[in-house]
Amino acid sequence: MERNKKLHFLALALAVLSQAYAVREDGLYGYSLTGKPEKTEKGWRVALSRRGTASLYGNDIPQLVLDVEFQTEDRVRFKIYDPNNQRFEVPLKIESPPLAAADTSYDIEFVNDLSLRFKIIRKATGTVLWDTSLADLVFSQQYLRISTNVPSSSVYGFGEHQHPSFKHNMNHITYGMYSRDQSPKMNANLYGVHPFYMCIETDANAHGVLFLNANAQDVTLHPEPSLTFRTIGGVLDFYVFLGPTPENVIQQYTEAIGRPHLPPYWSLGYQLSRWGYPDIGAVEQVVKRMTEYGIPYDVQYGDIDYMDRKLDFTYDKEKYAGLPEFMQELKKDGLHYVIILDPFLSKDQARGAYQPYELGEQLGIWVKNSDGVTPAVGQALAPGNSVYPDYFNPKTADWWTQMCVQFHNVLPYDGIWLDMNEPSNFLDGQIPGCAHNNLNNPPYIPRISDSSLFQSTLCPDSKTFLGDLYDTHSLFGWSEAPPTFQAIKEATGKRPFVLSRSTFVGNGKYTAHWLGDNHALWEDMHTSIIGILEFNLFGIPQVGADICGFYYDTTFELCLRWTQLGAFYPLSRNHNAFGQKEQDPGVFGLEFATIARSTLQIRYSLLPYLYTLFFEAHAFGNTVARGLMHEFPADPQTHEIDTAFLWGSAFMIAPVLQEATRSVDVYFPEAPWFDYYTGDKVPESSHRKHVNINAPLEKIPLFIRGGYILPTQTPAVRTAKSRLNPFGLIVALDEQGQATGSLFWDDGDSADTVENGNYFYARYTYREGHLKTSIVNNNYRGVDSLIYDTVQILGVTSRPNAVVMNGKAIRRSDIHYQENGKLVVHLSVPLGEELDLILQ
Ligand code: MIG
Repeated sequence: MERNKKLHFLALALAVLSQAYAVREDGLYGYSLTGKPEKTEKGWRVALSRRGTASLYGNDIPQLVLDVEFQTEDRVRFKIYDPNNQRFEVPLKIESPPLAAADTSYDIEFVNDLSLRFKIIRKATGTVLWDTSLADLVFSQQYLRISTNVPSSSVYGFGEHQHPSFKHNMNHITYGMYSRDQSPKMNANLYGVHPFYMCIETDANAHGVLFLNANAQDVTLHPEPSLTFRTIGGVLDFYVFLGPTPENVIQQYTEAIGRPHLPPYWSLGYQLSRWGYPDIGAVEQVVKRMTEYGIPYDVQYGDIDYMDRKLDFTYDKEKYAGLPEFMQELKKDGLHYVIILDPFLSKDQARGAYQPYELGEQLGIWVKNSDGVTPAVGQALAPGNSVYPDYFNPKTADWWTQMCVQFHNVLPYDGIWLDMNEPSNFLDGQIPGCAHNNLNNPPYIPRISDSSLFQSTLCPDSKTFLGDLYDTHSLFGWSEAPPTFQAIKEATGKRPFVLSRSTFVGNGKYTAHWLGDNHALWEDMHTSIIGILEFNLFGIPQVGADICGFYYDTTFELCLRWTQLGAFYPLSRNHNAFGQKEQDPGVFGLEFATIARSTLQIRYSLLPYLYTLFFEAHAFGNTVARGLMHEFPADPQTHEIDTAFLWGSAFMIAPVLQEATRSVDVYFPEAPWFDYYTGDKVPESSHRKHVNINAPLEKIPLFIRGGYILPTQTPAVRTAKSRLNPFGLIVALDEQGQATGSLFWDDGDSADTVENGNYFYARYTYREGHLKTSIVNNNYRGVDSLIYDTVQILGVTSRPNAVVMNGKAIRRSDIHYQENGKLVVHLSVPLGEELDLILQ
């Protein structure tokens, strides 16, 4: 009620103001209000009209509407559009409730401060989250610009780029966004598009903002601090998420755009790939040495080498003779095989020789030239010239699904890797090049590489099912994801795993992502952490970089340190470019292999914790990898940190990122921390400081945060095996001697287990020397054959006299207390039973 009164009052004030403005309009940019703001069922509607005659690029839209929707308590949308002409809008369905939310954490305000301003305010603190002047607004046919002040310069996100720091430099930096086949290069527009940022306000509250627009665009970050968005099409459609914690922001963001898929358990295992295995024998060698060294490993990839002349849906029957049988053997050994597919089909094969193309040609499902009739013909990896499936066309999606499903009868793959879906083309525009017109050469080109919209891709005036490629270009990879996901589900009957290079807002619902063609450089190790944290903000938590580097030959030490870091990527995959020397962990000899094995064993032992985080991402929208600022927003020192990161709230990874270095400066925010290896408590004197931590070659510094309980499992060389091993709990106590945690468990690879309720979910609490489980969901019978065999408690203040488990005293010989406060208790209790363990 109160809000409505206030708005009503503002609306009246505005009506008066807008008349005042109408008097002096000459030579002005921007828009002013026409009439009064109107209350609508969903919020407010404001009619705007252009103020002046001046125009930057021509074709200004004279009348606009600003709709404000109070979508949820914590989500407000505002959209500025042309009421008289339908313009392109991103076909992502974000629920728009029919009625305004009642109790909102935000207010909106229209105020006059030399010009008309539109503000979004956090009610609880009065902080202005969004503050835009309509005098600055430009809305023309092919150039739209809007600016806002932001309440602090702790701004994160925008993608996809290689950023030099996680927290952005706001010194007039511009990032272009337009999907492109571009090897990571500082600040250049890369494979995907994510116009989303999160801002931590000066009082530690956080909010997020999505600019739902797919056209080529850029954003400039100014020191005021403020942001300027420029796009060359679509509408101005913004969603603000009020948090107030960083984690709440991402939960609200993914609630809107789609929650991340639950990955199959095996895909959390270690993955090996390379481009340029000369033949199947080379792959066999790699598998062999991984086995000999006992290095944990779950997934082998087939890059384009497996294909017959790089043609989708074929395999090389000479160099890869016996591939189907080989894949079956790997399966028996508990390994999984992921194949690459490219989104272009050669049109130049002999008649009758290449059915996928011929069928698609009959169906007429390719991206078309500007005539809307003839297929756009480019040239990519496949021999001859290629056409591009227009995945937005339902016929194309059906055809693709059918091709993938049929191909599974040939190669029994477990997952699909989608490459080149920016889409990539080795020519600039399709044959014969792009005509000079307003779509291919718009008046304003955002800050993108080569200042060209058709460099290494198709011409923007090409036609797709949803309209001009000018609008849909950056959605190409996004449109390929659902039919691929569906195909795997149909073909394997299991939970899909899709790894995609190009992504857009909402991709996490279907795919994982890797950060593309990085280099074997120490700097790329550092920026990989930033990329991983950003994609967690974007709702694509299953993300990793090519471990040991893609381009360039790696070195022993770089690859070793990278293997240690990569063991803690949510997606842990070593991948290498054609022509580079081998870099799988078995190729460097015993010392390397031993270290790789022990580090990956740590990953495997923590997979129950990691998997639970992925469940929480899927069910509640949580992030998996987090920056320190995410958990400690009130500590400004954490805002800058991007050399260390967390799994969930509780596990800190502080890798060595420099050559010839045997220690790391680790920042410890105010919290109890325990050394993962020893259980030693980090002294309080080290809090809120960088502390030099020893990191000999064989060690990556890892810490557990007090207050949390992490489920673990005895590792094995395959998750298929480790999943049968005994579980453990690491109980790390906080200052009050308390901790909480949870475990999600299911069969690991059936589709829709969460949706169908076929899982086990337990919560753990520890207080006053008492550990208890409460089983929240007990609907996976696989737990019946599993047990807990260890409980580790860190931060115990004195040796207990006795430990009692479900009423029975545990044998003294099964209780080990260390002077550093680490207590290890051995036991044997079924996983499906509620633990009740008391320290006396
Ligand atoms: O033009 O399939 O980013 O991971 O190994 C290169 C070969 C095409 C680019 C991918 C990379 C992959 C490579 N691909």
